[in-house]
Amino acid sequence: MKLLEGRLIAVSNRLPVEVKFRAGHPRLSQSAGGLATALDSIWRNSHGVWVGWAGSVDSETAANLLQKASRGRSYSFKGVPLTRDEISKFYSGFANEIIWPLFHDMPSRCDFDPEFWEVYQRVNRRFAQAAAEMASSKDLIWAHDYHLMLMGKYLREVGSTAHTGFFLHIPFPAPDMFEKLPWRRQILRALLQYQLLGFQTDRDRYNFLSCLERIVPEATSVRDDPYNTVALEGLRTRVGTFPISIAFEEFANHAASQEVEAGANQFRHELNNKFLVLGVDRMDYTKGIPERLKAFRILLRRYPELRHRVTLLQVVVPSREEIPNYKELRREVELLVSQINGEFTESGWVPIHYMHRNLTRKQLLTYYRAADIAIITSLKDGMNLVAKEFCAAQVDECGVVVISEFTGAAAELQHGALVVNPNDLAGIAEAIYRACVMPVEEKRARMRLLRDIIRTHNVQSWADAFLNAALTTESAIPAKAHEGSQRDIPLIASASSQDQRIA
Ligand code: ADQ
Repeated sequence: MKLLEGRLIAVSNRLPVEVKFRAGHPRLSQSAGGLATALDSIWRNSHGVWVGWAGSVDSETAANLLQKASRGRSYSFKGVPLTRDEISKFYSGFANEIIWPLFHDMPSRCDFDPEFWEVYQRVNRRFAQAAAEMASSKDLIWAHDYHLMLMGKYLREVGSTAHTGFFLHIPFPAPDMFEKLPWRRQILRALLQYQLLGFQTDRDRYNFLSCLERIVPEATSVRDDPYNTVALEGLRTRVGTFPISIAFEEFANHAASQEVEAGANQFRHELNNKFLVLGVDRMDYTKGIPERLKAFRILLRRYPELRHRVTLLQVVVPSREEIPNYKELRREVELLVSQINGEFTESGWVPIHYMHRNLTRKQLLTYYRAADIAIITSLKDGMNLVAKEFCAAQVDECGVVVISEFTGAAAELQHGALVVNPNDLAGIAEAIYRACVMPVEEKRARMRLLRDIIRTHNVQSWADAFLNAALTTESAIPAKAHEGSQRDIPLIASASSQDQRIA
Protein backbone atom coordinates (compact mmCIF):
# COMPACT_ATOMS: atom_id res chain seq x y z
CA MET A 1 0.00 0.00 0.00
CA LYS A 2 1.60 3.22 -1.17
CA LEU A 3 1.18 6.22 1.10
CA LEU A 4 0.61 9.78 -0.03
CA GLU A 5 3.81 11.76 0.61
CA GLY A 6 2.17 15.10 -0.02
CA ARG A 7 -1.32 16.40 0.66
CA LEU A 8 -4.71 15.39 -0.59
CA ILE A 9 -6.44 18.12 -2.57
CA ALA A 10 -10.06 16.99 -2.78
CA VAL A 11 -12.17 18.88 -5.30
CA SER A 12 -15.94 18.73 -5.53
CA ASN A 13 -18.61 21.02 -6.85
CA ARG A 14 -19.80 21.86 -3.31
CA LEU A 15 -17.90 21.95 -0.07
CA PRO A 16 -19.34 19.95 2.84
CA VAL A 17 -20.11 23.28 4.47
CA GLU A 18 -22.19 26.03 2.92
CA VAL A 19 -22.55 29.72 3.72
CA LYS A 20 -26.20 30.64 4.19
CA PHE A 21 -27.79 33.83 5.43
CA ARG A 22 -29.73 33.69 8.69
CA ALA A 23 -31.38 36.89 9.92
CA GLY A 24 -29.20 38.80 7.44
CA HIS A 25 -25.93 37.30 8.74
CA PRO A 26 -23.75 34.83 6.85
CA ARG A 27 -23.39 31.52 8.72
CA LEU A 28 -21.80 28.21 7.84
CA SER A 29 -24.01 25.16 7.87
CA GLN A 30 -23.08 21.54 7.34
CA SER A 31 -24.36 20.23 4.02
CA ALA A 32 -25.57 16.62 4.14
CA GLY A 33 -24.87 13.96 1.54
CA GLY A 34 -23.05 10.79 0.74
CA LEU A 35 -19.83 12.44 -0.45
CA ALA A 36 -19.31 14.52 2.70
CA THR A 37 -19.77 11.44 4.86
CA ALA A 38 -17.49 9.35 2.67
CA LEU A 39 -14.65 11.86 2.55
CA ASP A 40 -14.88 12.50 6.27
CA SER A 41 -13.33 9.09 6.89
CA ILE A 42 -10.51 9.76 4.44
CA TRP A 43 -9.34 12.89 6.20
CA ARG A 44 -8.65 10.83 9.29
CA ASN A 45 -5.49 9.50 7.62
CA SER A 46 -4.52 12.36 5.34
CA HIS A 47 -4.22 16.10 5.48
CA GLY A 48 -4.77 18.69 2.80
CA VAL A 49 -7.36 20.99 1.31
CA TRP A 50 -10.97 20.58 0.18
CA VAL A 51 -11.75 22.83 -2.79
CA GLY A 52 -15.33 23.63 -3.79
CA TRP A 53 -18.15 26.13 -3.97
CA ALA A 54 -19.12 27.47 -0.54
CA GLY A 55 -22.46 29.14 -1.32
CA SER A 56 -23.64 32.47 -2.70
CA VAL A 57 -21.55 34.96 -0.78
CA ASP A 58 -18.66 37.30 -1.58
CA SER A 59 -15.19 35.71 -1.66
CA GLU A 60 -13.84 37.58 1.33
CA THR A 61 -16.69 36.62 3.66
CA ALA A 62 -16.48 33.03 2.43
CA ALA A 63 -12.70 32.91 2.99
CA ASN A 64 -13.06 34.20 6.57
CA LEU A 65 -15.81 31.77 7.47
CA LEU A 66 -14.02 28.85 5.80
CA GLN A 67 -10.83 29.68 7.65
CA LYS A 68 -12.70 29.51 10.95
CA ALA A 69 -14.38 26.24 9.93
CA SER A 70 -10.97 24.73 9.11
CA ARG A 71 -9.74 25.05 12.71
CA GLY A 72 -9.28 21.73 14.45
CA ARG A 73 -9.50 19.73 11.22
CA SER A 74 -6.76 17.87 9.36
CA TYR A 75 -7.67 19.85 6.24
CA SER A 76 -8.68 23.33 5.28
CA PHE A 77 -11.39 24.62 2.96
CA LYS A 78 -10.86 26.68 -0.14
CA GLY A 79 -13.88 28.28 -1.75
CA VAL A 80 -14.34 28.64 -5.51
CA PRO A 81 -16.65 31.59 -6.23
CA LEU A 82 -19.51 31.07 -8.68
CA THR A 83 -21.95 33.69 -9.89
CA ARG A 84 -25.71 33.16 -9.93
CA ASP A 85 -25.55 32.73 -13.71
CA GLU A 86 -22.80 30.12 -13.37
CA ILE A 87 -24.78 28.18 -10.76
CA SER A 88 -27.72 28.20 -13.08
CA LYS A 89 -25.84 27.15 -16.25
CA PHE A 90 -22.99 25.04 -14.88
CA TYR A 91 -24.66 23.31 -11.91
CA SER A 92 -28.41 23.27 -12.65
CA GLY A 93 -27.87 23.40 -16.41
CA PHE A 94 -24.98 21.33 -17.72
CA ALA A 95 -24.49 19.06 -14.71
CA ASN A 96 -28.09 18.44 -13.70
CA GLU A 97 -30.10 18.97 -16.87
CA ILE A 98 -27.72 17.25 -19.26
CA ILE A 99 -25.21 14.91 -17.63
CA TRP A 100 -27.36 13.71 -14.71
CA PRO A 101 -30.37 12.59 -16.82
CA LEU A 102 -28.24 11.31 -19.72
CA PHE A 103 -25.95 9.24 -17.51
CA HIS A 104 -29.05 7.79 -15.81
CA ASP A 105 -30.41 6.74 -19.24
CA MET A 106 -33.13 9.40 -19.38
CA PRO A 107 -32.26 11.47 -22.48
CA SER A 108 -35.77 12.88 -22.86
CA ARG A 109 -35.15 14.90 -19.67
CA CYS A 110 -32.03 16.56 -21.15
CA ASP A 111 -31.86 20.18 -22.24
CA PHE A 112 -28.83 20.34 -24.55
CA ASP A 113 -28.48 24.13 -24.35
CA PRO A 114 -25.12 25.12 -25.92
CA GLU A 115 -24.70 27.95 -23.43
CA PHE A 116 -24.55 25.39 -20.62
CA TRP A 117 -21.50 23.88 -22.30
CA GLU A 118 -19.72 27.24 -22.51
CA VAL A 119 -20.21 27.86 -18.81
CA TYR A 120 -19.31 24.28 -17.88
CA GLN A 121 -15.91 24.73 -19.55
CA ARG A 122 -15.31 28.09 -17.89
CA VAL A 123 -16.17 26.82 -14.42
CA ASN A 124 -14.06 23.66 -14.82
CA ARG A 125 -11.11 25.87 -15.73
CA ARG A 126 -11.66 27.93 -12.59
CA PHE A 127 -11.75 24.83 -10.37
CA ALA A 128 -8.52 23.62 -12.02
CA GLN A 129 -6.80 26.94 -11.34
CA ALA A 130 -7.91 26.92 -7.70
CA ALA A 131 -6.64 23.35 -7.19
CA ALA A 132 -3.40 23.85 -9.12
CA GLU A 133 -2.49 27.00 -7.17
CA MET A 134 -1.96 25.02 -4.02
CA ALA A 135 -0.76 21.64 -5.29
CA SER A 136 2.86 20.46 -5.49
CA SER A 137 4.15 17.45 -7.42
CA LYS A 138 3.84 15.26 -4.30
CA ASP A 139 0.17 16.08 -3.81
CA LEU A 140 -2.81 14.24 -5.21
CA ILE A 141 -5.65 16.24 -6.73
CA TRP A 142 -8.73 14.03 -6.39
CA ALA A 143 -11.71 15.37 -8.33
CA HIS A 144 -15.21 14.14 -7.60
CA ASP A 145 -18.07 13.59 -9.94
CA TYR A 146 -19.69 14.66 -13.16
CA HIS A 147 -19.41 18.38 -12.46
CA LEU A 148 -15.64 18.22 -13.02
CA MET A 149 -15.07 16.00 -16.04
CA LEU A 150 -12.96 18.61 -17.85
CA MET A 151 -10.79 19.63 -14.93
CA GLY A 152 -7.98 17.16 -15.74
CA LYS A 153 -7.45 18.86 -19.09
CA TYR A 154 -7.25 22.33 -17.53
CA LEU A 155 -4.90 21.09 -14.82
CA ARG A 156 -2.48 20.07 -17.56
CA GLU A 157 -2.98 23.37 -19.36
CA VAL A 158 -2.04 25.37 -16.27
CA GLY A 159 1.06 23.17 -15.83
CA SER A 160 0.07 21.32 -12.66
CA THR A 161 2.52 18.51 -11.84
CA ALA A 162 0.45 16.94 -9.07
CA HIS A 163 -0.92 13.40 -9.29
CA THR A 164 -4.51 13.49 -10.52
CA GLY A 165 -7.51 11.22 -10.11
CA PHE A 166 -11.21 11.45 -10.87
CA PHE A 167 -14.03 9.41 -9.36
CA LEU A 168 -17.47 9.26 -10.97
CA HIS A 169 -20.19 8.77 -8.35
CA ILE A 170 -22.98 8.22 -10.89
CA PRO A 171 -23.30 5.54 -13.60
CA PHE A 172 -21.47 5.81 -16.92
CA PRO A 173 -23.86 5.11 -19.83
CA ALA A 174 -23.48 2.69 -22.75
CA PRO A 175 -22.29 4.15 -26.10
CA ASP A 176 -25.77 4.43 -27.66
CA MET A 177 -26.76 6.74 -24.83
CA PHE A 178 -23.47 8.61 -24.38
CA GLU A 179 -23.12 9.46 -28.05
CA LYS A 180 -26.26 11.63 -27.89
CA LEU A 181 -24.06 14.18 -26.12
CA PRO A 182 -22.97 16.89 -28.60
CA TRP A 183 -19.67 17.30 -26.70
CA ARG A 184 -18.98 13.57 -26.35
CA ARG A 185 -15.51 13.60 -27.87
CA GLN A 186 -14.25 16.62 -25.93
CA ILE A 187 -15.45 15.11 -22.68
CA LEU A 188 -13.87 11.70 -23.25
CA ARG A 189 -10.58 13.23 -24.33
CA ALA A 190 -10.61 15.55 -21.32
CA LEU A 191 -11.23 12.63 -18.97
CA LEU A 192 -8.15 10.95 -20.42
CA GLN A 193 -6.04 13.82 -19.10
CA TYR A 194 -6.50 12.51 -15.57
CA GLN A 195 -4.03 9.85 -14.49
CA LEU A 196 -6.64 7.70 -12.78
CA LEU A 197 -10.34 7.31 -13.52
CA GLY A 198 -12.51 5.47 -11.01
CA PHE A 199 -16.00 4.05 -11.59
CA GLN A 200 -18.51 2.51 -9.18
CA THR A 201 -18.99 -0.80 -11.02
CA ASP A 202 -17.41 -2.90 -13.76
CA ARG A 203 -20.45 -2.15 -15.90
CA ASP A 204 -19.69 1.59 -15.74
CA ARG A 205 -16.01 1.02 -16.45
CA TYR A 206 -16.74 -1.14 -19.51
CA ASN A 207 -19.33 1.33 -20.76
CA PHE A 208 -16.65 4.02 -20.59
CA LEU A 209 -14.14 1.84 -22.47
CA SER A 210 -16.76 0.97 -25.11
CA CYS A 211 -17.49 4.68 -25.58
CA LEU A 212 -13.79 5.32 -26.10
CA GLU A 213 -13.61 2.56 -28.67
CA ARG A 214 -16.43 4.13 -30.66
CA ILE A 215 -15.79 7.84 -30.15
CA VAL A 216 -12.03 8.16 -29.55
CA PRO A 217 -10.68 5.31 -31.72
CA GLU A 218 -7.16 6.76 -31.57
CA ALA A 219 -6.99 5.71 -27.88
CA THR A 220 -5.66 2.23 -27.16
CA SER A 221 -6.43 0.15 -24.13
CA VAL A 222 -4.73 -2.80 -22.46
CA ARG A 223 -5.75 -4.91 -19.52
CA ASP A 224 -3.50 -4.38 -16.57
CA ASP A 225 -5.37 -6.34 -13.87
CA PRO A 226 -7.23 -5.16 -11.89
CA TYR A 227 -7.20 -2.06 -14.09
CA ASN A 228 -7.23 -1.06 -17.74
CA THR A 229 -4.63 1.32 -19.04
CA VAL A 230 -5.63 3.65 -21.84
CA ALA A 231 -3.01 5.41 -23.93
CA LEU A 232 -3.62 8.54 -25.94
CA GLU A 233 -1.05 10.84 -27.51
CA GLY A 234 1.73 9.99 -25.12
CA LEU A 235 -0.37 10.03 -21.99
CA ARG A 236 -1.68 7.08 -20.11
CA THR A 237 -4.67 6.80 -17.85
CA ARG A 238 -5.42 4.00 -15.45
CA VAL A 239 -9.09 3.01 -15.32
CA GLY A 240 -10.48 1.05 -12.38
CA THR A 241 -13.58 -0.01 -10.46
CA PHE A 242 -13.89 1.29 -6.88
CA PRO A 243 -17.36 0.70 -5.38
CA ILE A 244 -17.92 3.40 -2.77
CA SER A 245 -19.09 2.42 0.69
CA ILE A 246 -19.86 3.75 4.18
CA ALA A 247 -18.12 4.02 7.55
CA PHE A 248 -19.62 0.71 8.64
CA GLU A 249 -18.45 0.61 12.27
CA GLU A 250 -19.48 4.19 12.88
CA PHE A 251 -23.02 3.55 11.61
CA ALA A 252 -23.28 0.21 13.42
CA ASN A 253 -22.03 1.60 16.75
CA HIS A 254 -24.32 4.58 16.62
CA ALA A 255 -27.27 2.36 15.65
CA ALA A 256 -26.49 0.11 18.64
CA SER A 257 -26.54 3.04 21.08
CA GLN A 258 -29.23 3.22 23.73
CA GLU A 259 -30.69 6.44 22.40
CA VAL A 260 -31.22 5.02 18.92
CA GLU A 261 -32.61 1.76 20.27
CA ALA A 262 -35.02 3.62 22.56
CA GLY A 263 -36.10 5.87 19.68
CA ALA A 264 -36.70 2.87 17.41
CA ASN A 265 -38.76 1.06 20.07
CA GLN A 266 -40.80 4.17 20.71
CA PHE A 267 -41.50 4.62 16.99
CA ARG A 268 -42.53 0.99 16.59
CA HIS A 269 -44.79 1.30 19.60
CA GLU A 270 -46.46 4.37 18.09
CA LEU A 271 -47.08 2.36 14.91
CA ASN A 272 -48.61 -0.43 16.99
CA ASN A 273 -45.73 -2.68 15.91
CA LYS A 274 -46.83 -2.79 12.30
CA PHE A 275 -44.43 -4.36 9.83
CA LEU A 276 -42.40 -1.34 8.68
CA VAL A 277 -41.20 -0.85 5.11
CA LEU A 278 -38.77 2.07 4.74
CA GLY A 279 -37.78 4.21 1.74
CA VAL A 280 -35.11 6.94 2.16
CA ASP A 281 -34.11 8.98 -0.88
CA ARG A 282 -33.25 12.35 -2.24
CA MET A 283 -36.31 13.63 -4.12
CA ASP A 284 -35.00 12.62 -7.52
CA TYR A 285 -36.66 11.08 -10.58
CA THR A 286 -33.88 8.47 -10.80
CA LYS A 287 -34.83 6.97 -7.44
CA GLY A 288 -38.08 5.35 -8.64
CA ILE A 289 -40.24 6.77 -5.83
CA PRO A 290 -43.55 6.79 -7.81
CA GLU A 291 -42.82 3.21 -8.96
CA ARG A 292 -42.35 2.13 -5.33
CA LEU A 293 -45.59 3.78 -4.23
CA LYS A 294 -47.50 2.13 -7.06
CA ALA A 295 -45.95 -1.23 -6.15
CA PHE A 296 -47.06 -0.72 -2.55
CA ARG A 297 -50.58 -0.05 -3.79
CA ILE A 298 -50.49 -3.34 -5.75
CA LEU A 299 -49.32 -5.12 -2.60
CA LEU A 300 -52.28 -3.80 -0.59
CA ARG A 301 -54.75 -4.65 -3.35
CA ARG A 302 -53.35 -8.14 -3.89
CA TYR A 303 -52.89 -9.10 -0.26
CA PRO A 304 -55.77 -7.59 1.76
CA GLU A 305 -54.56 -9.58 4.79
CA LEU A 306 -51.56 -7.19 4.94
CA ARG A 307 -53.77 -4.13 5.44
CA HIS A 308 -53.49 -2.88 9.00
CA ARG A 309 -50.29 -4.92 9.33
CA VAL A 310 -47.84 -3.14 6.99
CA THR A 311 -46.86 0.53 6.93
CA LEU A 312 -44.58 2.27 4.44
CA LEU A 313 -42.47 5.13 5.80
CA GLN A 314 -41.19 7.19 2.87
CA VAL A 315 -38.59 9.82 3.79
CA VAL A 316 -37.40 12.18 1.09
CA VAL A 317 -34.80 14.88 1.38
CA PRO A 318 -35.59 17.97 -0.74
CA SER A 319 -33.27 18.24 -3.72
CA ARG A 320 -32.56 20.52 -6.74
CA GLU A 321 -35.87 22.27 -6.28
CA GLU A 322 -34.93 25.01 -8.74
CA ILE A 323 -35.19 22.52 -11.64
CA PRO A 324 -38.74 22.08 -13.08
CA ASN A 325 -38.49 18.25 -13.39
CA TYR A 326 -37.91 18.03 -9.65
CA LYS A 327 -40.88 20.22 -8.77
CA GLU A 328 -43.13 18.02 -10.93
CA LEU A 329 -41.80 14.90 -9.27
CA ARG A 330 -42.68 16.23 -5.84
CA ARG A 331 -46.25 16.90 -6.97
CA GLU A 332 -46.51 13.40 -8.45
CA VAL A 333 -45.18 11.73 -5.30
CA GLU A 334 -47.44 13.71 -2.99
CA LEU A 335 -50.48 13.02 -5.15
CA LEU A 336 -49.77 9.28 -5.13
CA VAL A 337 -49.27 9.24 -1.35
CA SER A 338 -52.61 10.97 -0.81
CA GLN A 339 -54.41 8.74 -3.35
CA ILE A 340 -53.12 5.54 -1.74
CA ASN A 341 -53.83 6.77 1.76
CA GLY A 342 -57.29 7.87 0.56
CA GLU A 343 -57.95 4.41 -0.83
CA PHE A 344 -56.81 2.32 2.15
CA THR A 345 -56.67 4.33 5.40
CA GLU A 346 -58.90 2.97 8.17
CA SER A 347 -59.28 3.80 11.79
CA GLY A 348 -55.95 3.03 13.54
CA TRP A 349 -53.92 2.56 10.35
CA VAL A 350 -52.45 4.92 7.74
CA PRO A 351 -50.65 2.89 5.05
CA ILE A 352 -48.04 5.52 4.06
CA HIS A 353 -46.22 7.92 6.38
CA TYR A 354 -44.50 10.56 4.31
CA MET A 355 -41.75 13.00 5.36
CA HIS A 356 -40.21 15.62 3.10
CA ARG A 357 -37.24 17.00 5.02
CA ASN A 358 -33.63 16.58 6.07
CA LEU A 359 -33.07 14.23 8.99
CA THR A 360 -30.25 14.16 11.50
CA ARG A 361 -28.00 11.09 11.57
CA LYS A 362 -29.71 9.97 14.78
CA GLN A 363 -33.20 10.23 13.29
CA LEU A 364 -32.10 8.38 10.16
CA LEU A 365 -30.58 5.56 12.22
CA THR A 366 -33.71 5.36 14.36
CA TYR A 367 -35.83 4.69 11.27
CA TYR A 368 -33.26 2.26 9.84
CA ARG A 369 -33.35 0.31 13.11
CA ALA A 370 -37.10 0.40 13.44
CA ALA A 371 -37.69 -0.86 9.88
CA ASP A 372 -38.22 -4.48 8.82
CA ILE A 373 -37.56 -3.86 5.14
CA ALA A 374 -35.56 -1.24 3.22
CA ILE A 375 -36.91 -0.68 -0.26
CA ILE A 376 -34.68 0.79 -2.97
CA THR A 377 -36.24 1.02 -6.43
CA SER A 378 -33.86 3.35 -8.29
CA LEU A 379 -34.37 3.28 -12.05
CA LYS A 380 -30.59 3.75 -12.16
CA ASP A 381 -28.15 4.62 -9.34
CA GLY A 382 -24.36 4.88 -9.21
CA MET A 383 -24.19 3.00 -5.90
CA ASN A 384 -26.95 3.85 -3.36
CA LEU A 385 -25.52 4.32 0.09
CA VAL A 386 -28.92 4.03 1.80
CA ALA A 387 -28.87 0.27 1.18
CA LYS A 388 -25.50 -0.02 2.91
CA GLU A 389 -26.43 2.30 5.78
CA PHE A 390 -29.59 0.28 6.45
CA CYS A 391 -27.56 -2.96 6.68
CA ALA A 392 -25.00 -1.38 9.02
CA ALA A 393 -27.85 -0.27 11.28
CA GLN A 394 -29.36 -3.78 11.45
CA VAL A 395 -27.53 -4.69 14.64
CA ASP A 396 -30.07 -7.41 15.42
CA GLU A 397 -29.67 -8.74 11.85
CA CYS A 398 -33.37 -9.04 11.09
CA GLY A 399 -33.98 -6.53 8.28
CA VAL A 400 -34.49 -7.42 4.63
CA VAL A 401 -33.23 -5.35 1.68
CA VAL A 402 -35.32 -5.15 -1.49
CA ILE A 403 -33.14 -3.48 -4.10
CA SER A 404 -33.26 -2.49 -7.75
CA GLU A 405 -30.95 -4.41 -10.03
CA PHE A 406 -29.96 -1.09 -11.61
CA THR A 407 -28.08 0.22 -8.56
CA GLY A 408 -24.34 -0.17 -8.16
CA ALA A 409 -25.06 -1.63 -4.71
CA ALA A 410 -26.96 -4.57 -6.24
CA ALA A 411 -23.74 -5.80 -7.84
CA GLU A 412 -22.26 -6.29 -4.36
CA LEU A 413 -25.39 -7.14 -2.36
CA GLN A 414 -27.28 -9.41 -4.78
CA HIS A 415 -26.76 -12.62 -2.80
CA GLY A 416 -28.21 -11.30 0.45
CA ALA A 417 -30.84 -8.88 -0.86
CA LEU A 418 -34.05 -9.47 -2.84
CA VAL A 419 -33.23 -8.00 -6.24
CA VAL A 420 -36.04 -6.46 -8.32
CA ASN A 421 -36.54 -4.76 -11.65
CA PRO A 422 -37.91 -1.29 -10.69
CA ASN A 423 -40.13 -1.25 -13.79
CA ASP A 424 -41.79 -4.49 -12.71
CA LEU A 425 -44.28 -3.09 -10.20
CA ALA A 426 -45.93 -6.46 -9.55
CA GLY A 427 -42.48 -7.97 -9.02
CA ILE A 428 -41.67 -5.32 -6.38
CA ALA A 429 -44.99 -6.03 -4.63
CA GLU A 430 -44.15 -9.76 -4.60
CA ALA A 431 -40.68 -9.08 -3.20
CA ILE A 432 -42.16 -7.02 -0.35
CA TYR A 433 -44.63 -9.83 0.32
CA ARG A 434 -41.82 -12.37 0.33
CA ALA A 435 -39.88 -10.24 2.82
CA CYS A 436 -42.98 -9.97 5.03
CA VAL A 437 -43.35 -13.75 5.28
CA MET A 438 -39.66 -14.68 5.24
CA PRO A 439 -38.61 -17.01 8.09
CA VAL A 440 -36.43 -15.27 10.63
CA GLU A 441 -33.49 -17.69 10.09
CA GLU A 442 -33.39 -16.79 6.40
CA LYS A 443 -33.52 -13.08 7.21
CA ARG A 444 -30.62 -13.43 9.61
CA ALA A 445 -28.52 -15.47 7.19
CA ARG A 446 -29.07 -12.90 4.44
CA MET A 447 -28.42 -9.89 6.67
CA ARG A 448 -25.27 -11.43 8.17
CA LEU A 449 -23.90 -11.91 4.67
CA LEU A 450 -24.72 -8.32 3.70
CA ARG A 451 -23.16 -6.90 6.84
CA ASP A 452 -19.98 -8.96 6.34
CA ILE A 453 -19.63 -7.61 2.82
CA ILE A 454 -20.09 -3.98 3.85
CA ARG A 455 -17.94 -4.31 6.97
CA THR A 456 -15.03 -5.51 4.80
CA HIS A 457 -15.66 -3.21 1.84
CA ASN A 458 -16.11 -0.03 3.84
CA VAL A 459 -15.40 3.56 2.92
CA GLN A 460 -11.84 3.39 4.21
CA SER A 461 -10.98 0.44 1.98
CA TRP A 462 -12.61 2.30 -0.93
CA ALA A 463 -10.45 5.37 -0.34
CA ASP A 464 -7.29 3.31 0.24
CA ALA A 465 -7.84 1.42 -3.01
CA PHE A 466 -8.32 4.64 -4.97
CA LEU A 467 -5.33 6.40 -3.38
CA ASN A 468 -3.11 3.37 -3.90
CA ALA A 469 -4.11 3.14 -7.56
CA ALA A 470 -3.52 6.88 -8.03
CA LEU A 471 -0.09 6.83 -6.44
CA THR A 472 1.18 3.76 -8.28
CA THR A 473 0.16 5.02 -11.72
CA GLU A 474 3.30 5.21 -13.82
CA SER A 475 4.67 8.14 -15.78
CA ALA A 476 2.79 11.16 -14.59
CA ILE A 477 3.55 13.39 -17.53
CA PRO A 478 5.70 11.93 -20.29
CA ALA A 479 8.04 14.40 -21.98
CA LYS A 480 6.18 14.09 -25.29
CA ALA A 481 3.05 15.47 -23.74
CA HIS A 482 4.88 18.65 -22.76
CA GLU A 483 5.95 19.08 -26.34
CA GLY A 484 2.32 18.91 -27.41
CA SER A 485 2.84 15.78 -29.51
CA GLN A 486 -0.22 14.69 -31.45
CA ARG A 487 1.34 11.30 -32.26
CA ASP A 488 0.10 8.08 -30.71
CA ILE A 489 2.94 6.39 -28.85
CA PRO A 490 2.57 2.63 -28.38
CA LEU A 491 2.98 2.48 -24.63
CA ILE A 492 3.00 -1.23 -24.02
CA ALA A 493 5.17 -2.73 -26.68
CA SER A 494 4.64 -6.32 -25.56
CA ALA A 495 0.84 -6.17 -25.64
CA SER A 496 -0.75 -8.45 -28.24
CA SER A 497 -2.93 -6.89 -30.89
CA GLN A 498 -5.93 -8.36 -29.10
CA ASP A 499 -4.88 -6.62 -25.90
CA GLN A 500 -4.71 -3.37 -27.78
CA ARG A 501 -8.45 -3.50 -28.22
CA ILE A 502 -10.42 -1.92 -25.48
CA ALA A 503 -11.31 -4.76 -23.10
P1 ADQ B 1 -27.17 10.25 -3.93
O1 ADQ B 1 -27.92 10.25 -5.22
O2 ADQ B 1 -27.40 11.40 -3.04
O3 ADQ B 1 -25.60 10.09 -4.15
P2 ADQ B 1 -27.19 7.91 -2.03
O4 ADQ B 1 -26.00 7.10 -2.33
O5 ADQ B 1 -28.38 7.09 -1.67
O6 ADQ B 1 -27.63 8.84 -3.22
O7 ADQ B 1 -26.84 8.87 -0.83
C1 ADQ B 1 -27.82 9.66 -0.20
C2 ADQ B 1 -27.29 10.10 1.16
O8 ADQ B 1 -28.19 11.08 1.67
C3 ADQ B 1 -27.22 8.96 2.15
O9 ADQ B 1 -26.03 9.05 2.88
C4 ADQ B 1 -28.46 9.17 3.04
O10 ADQ B 1 -28.26 8.79 4.38
C5 ADQ B 1 -28.64 10.68 2.96
N1 ADQ B 1 -30.08 11.01 3.09
C6 ADQ B 1 -31.09 10.57 2.33
N2 ADQ B 1 -32.26 11.07 2.76
C7 ADQ B 1 -31.98 11.84 3.81
C8 ADQ B 1 -32.76 12.67 4.69
N3 ADQ B 1 -34.09 12.80 4.57
N4 ADQ B 1 -32.10 13.33 5.65
C9 ADQ B 1 -30.77 13.23 5.79
N5 ADQ B 1 -29.99 12.49 4.99
C10 ADQ B 1 -30.58 11.81 4.02
C11 ADQ B 1 -24.72 9.99 -5.30
C12 ADQ B 1 -25.08 8.91 -6.31
C13 ADQ B 1 -25.21 7.58 -5.64
C14 ADQ B 1 -23.92 7.25 -4.88
C15 ADQ B 1 -23.49 8.41 -4.01
C16 ADQ B 1 -22.10 8.18 -3.41
O11 ADQ B 1 -26.28 9.25 -6.99
O12 ADQ B 1 -25.50 6.56 -6.57
O13 ADQ B 1 -24.15 6.13 -4.07
O14 ADQ B 1 -23.44 9.62 -4.74
O15 ADQ B 1 -21.17 7.88 -4.41
